[in-house]
Amino acid sequence: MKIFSGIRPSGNLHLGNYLGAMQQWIKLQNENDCVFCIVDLHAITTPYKPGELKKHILDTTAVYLAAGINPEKSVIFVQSQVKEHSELAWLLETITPMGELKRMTQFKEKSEQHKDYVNAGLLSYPVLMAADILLYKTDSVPVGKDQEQHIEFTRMIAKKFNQKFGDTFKEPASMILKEGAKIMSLTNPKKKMSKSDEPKSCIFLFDTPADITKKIMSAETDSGKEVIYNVTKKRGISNLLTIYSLLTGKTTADLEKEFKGKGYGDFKKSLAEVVVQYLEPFRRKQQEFATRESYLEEILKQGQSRAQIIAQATMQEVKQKMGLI
Ligand code: AQP
Repeated sequence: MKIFSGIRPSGNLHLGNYLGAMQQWIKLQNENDCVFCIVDLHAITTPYKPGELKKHILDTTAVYLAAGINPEKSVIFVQSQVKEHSELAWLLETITPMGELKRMTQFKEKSEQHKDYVNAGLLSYPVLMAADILLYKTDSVPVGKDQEQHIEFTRMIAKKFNQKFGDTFKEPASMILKEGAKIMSLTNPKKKMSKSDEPKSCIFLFDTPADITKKIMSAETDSGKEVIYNVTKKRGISNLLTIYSLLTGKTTADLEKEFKGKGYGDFKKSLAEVVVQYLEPFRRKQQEFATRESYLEEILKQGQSRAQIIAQATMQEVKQKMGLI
């Protein structure tokens, strides 16, 4: 199978990015052709500091490697370094109905979040994402729940293109995990954990043990006492149970038994230890990669060459089908 996925280098990556998306990538790369992109052109659709972008790109590359993405097996590259992404996005824009873009949940949420930064790029974000995916003739896209609507949109565009210009693209499926597809914010468990939210709402993959412990101990929970999984009545504690379960392999039912009769404090303390231990290799590898910028750049250069070969072939086919010379 051909797999494509990406992450915006818009800040430090968090447990949601890892548990919802990246954890799937590691398993998939052993048996599939995987392309993992650092989608910087998407990152600039929301407020950002130009002086920090390169650091975020290299940090995201370091996280990919620290998480276990093997650059010998998978293609790792930066979106803006393969110009075919922007080129195909423009061509797909010409067959995209405006109404489809305006109804996208992410557009509505981000426009609300950044009222003075509502740009055309934010509106056409799903078209660029469709181009990212379709360029590689992708079968499946492992993502978190929030991206499901964009994959549906990609299928719609692929179908429309094929009907209009002849069979060219596969209609890709989304791969969304049953558990972990939507890790919630620690400070407001009604919202998903997001990089651009306040730092104490997120557990970042490179957080120090002290920060992790502080954030978990102050995570919002309901007024009850029992450690019980119930996403409607106990959102906060259920979110923490999901994280505990995904990091240890224990079921939430087992965890309920283990913490029966103990309060939230004991449970959070134990979870903090689990998270600190789980993320220890990330911190170690980050320190290692921090001094190896040229190594990261070399990985990205090699990825760029490999991605370009596939992207250029698709673009040639697309242009010919659309009647361009
Ligand atoms: N909270 C989450 N739970 C599970 N999966 C998540 N993903 C994001 N948040 C969660 C998945 O991570 C991948 C990369 O996401 P992204 O960085 O490209 O964009 P995003 O979804 O907009 O992530 P953030 O953290 O919310 O970033 P900002 O704040 O910059 O917008 C995707 O597969 C996503 O589903």
